[in-house]
Amino acid sequence: MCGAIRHDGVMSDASLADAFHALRSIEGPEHVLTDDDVRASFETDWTRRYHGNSLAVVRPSSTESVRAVVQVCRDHGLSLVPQGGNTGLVGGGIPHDERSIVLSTARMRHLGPVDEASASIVVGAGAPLAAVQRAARSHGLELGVDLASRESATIGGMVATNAGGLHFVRYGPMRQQIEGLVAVLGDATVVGRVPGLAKDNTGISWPALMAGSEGTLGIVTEVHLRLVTQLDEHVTALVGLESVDDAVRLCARVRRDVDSVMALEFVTADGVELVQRQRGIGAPFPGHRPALVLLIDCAGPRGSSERIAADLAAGLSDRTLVAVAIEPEPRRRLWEYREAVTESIAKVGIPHKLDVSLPASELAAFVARVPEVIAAADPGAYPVLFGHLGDGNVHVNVLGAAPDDTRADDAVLQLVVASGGSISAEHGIGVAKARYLPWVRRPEELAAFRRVRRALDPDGILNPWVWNEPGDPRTTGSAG
Ligand code: FAD
Ligand code: 2HG
Ligand code: ZN
Repeated sequence: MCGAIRHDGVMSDASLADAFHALRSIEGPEHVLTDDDVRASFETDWTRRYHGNSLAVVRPSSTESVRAVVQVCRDHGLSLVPQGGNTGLVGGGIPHDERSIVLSTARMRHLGPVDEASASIVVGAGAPLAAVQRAARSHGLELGVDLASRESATIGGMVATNAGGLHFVRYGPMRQQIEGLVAVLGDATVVGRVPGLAKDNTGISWPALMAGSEGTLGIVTEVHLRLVTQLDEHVTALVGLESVDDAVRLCARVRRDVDSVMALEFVTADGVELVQRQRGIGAPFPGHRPALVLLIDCAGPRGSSERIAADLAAGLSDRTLVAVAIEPEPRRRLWEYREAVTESIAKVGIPHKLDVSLPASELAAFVARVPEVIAAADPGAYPVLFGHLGDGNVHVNVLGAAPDDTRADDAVLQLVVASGGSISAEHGIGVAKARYLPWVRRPEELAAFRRVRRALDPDGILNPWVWNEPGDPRTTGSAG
């Protein structure tokens, strides 16, 4: 790192001017945004819990320009924060000090032609998920990962967070959808290739390394995505249940007896009522208030919906609160109770998002204990619980806690660890969970993390706060 930052962390005016000159000369001054109002939306996260400051937002349009931006930041000792759609839920895409540059991938949204022979597509890292879905569907294909944030979330952000989403039970996480990628490492080296190859055992796999690295090792610029066959016919069932144990057993039975399961999602009664209030819709089962609802979505090729509906009906024959839909609009109405939870929560407050996973055997006890554990830790706080039950993934959203008050978070995550679970199922660690990482990773593992980071990002410029405890901002550069 050069000496542009004085030892007290303040950058000299001359060095800053040099840095800006270099950034503006990459693709022109119009792609280096410094206006306070323009930067503001890049400096606050989707939940509004995390805010930061940056010197500028740069918008490169190519791998070569990203490489040049990384080099300028290295030369001038600036932190660099890659940002896609800014829908991440752990504060990882937000600049957290005043010598940061945000690198927006918004101009890297190109979509290559869909390759039907290999069922794949090469896209820019800034391509929104919904745009990729539209391209794939026009060829009867589909991306295996789907998120409610699809209009804004980008492929680069989804790779960086190893996003899971609504169809994980069928297709797995983002890591499994990547055939190849190109990235610029923190030392400005360009690695990887697109298109990739289905089989390619030539040493370190960049897709494997970059998926889930949360912008700490490199900036993804292009991705070659595997696509799956689009399934034409869906059947959705919503089931009202009285216990999570029952729901977990039902998930296992449906997976065994119905061969086309796409999603197994749950929302507890409070969450269902929140959606009802925020969306102005009625109860799913008028006159009843089940403890939770389980949403089961199944899909198959053209002509299969009657068979799927019959299989599902057989599996649900002993249930009384069941709604089944096959046509798009009735299905959308059932899905609304699940898909609208996140936005409904955002309308009533700034949540603490605790995206956790548990062994199936612990799910019921965990869901039962969370409200009392939160009430004991922070009497003003209360949870909304929902998530991907089929994956053991519970989204504990804590409302009523001040943004910096982590008493409820600590208590819930302690329970997760004691139950043999993970403190992050699919959203990542970012800054929100950084102080809890030592609860689930051994000291020698964290030291190894730091050595990998230092090897690929020797000056610790990429997302220095991600995975690092507050107050320990530059541990990326030390050996640990
Ligand atoms: P950003 O928020 O911009 O960035 C996320 C992280 O990735 C940051 O650390 C950032 O620095 C890094 N990053 C971004 N782009 C790059 C790049 N090109 N190279 C390297 N690093 C990069 N997540 C799920 O897993 N499952 C869900 O079901 C789900 N549903 C959601 C629903 C809603 C309504 C919302 C708001 C969010 C949801 N999310 C979900 C979270 C979020 O959408 C995902 O984490 C998504 O992958 C983030 O993509 P993004 O482009 O917005 O990334
Ligand atoms: C979902 O599954 C997302 O809807 C968001 O992962 C979860 O809002 C949340 O906590
Ligand atoms: Zn989720």
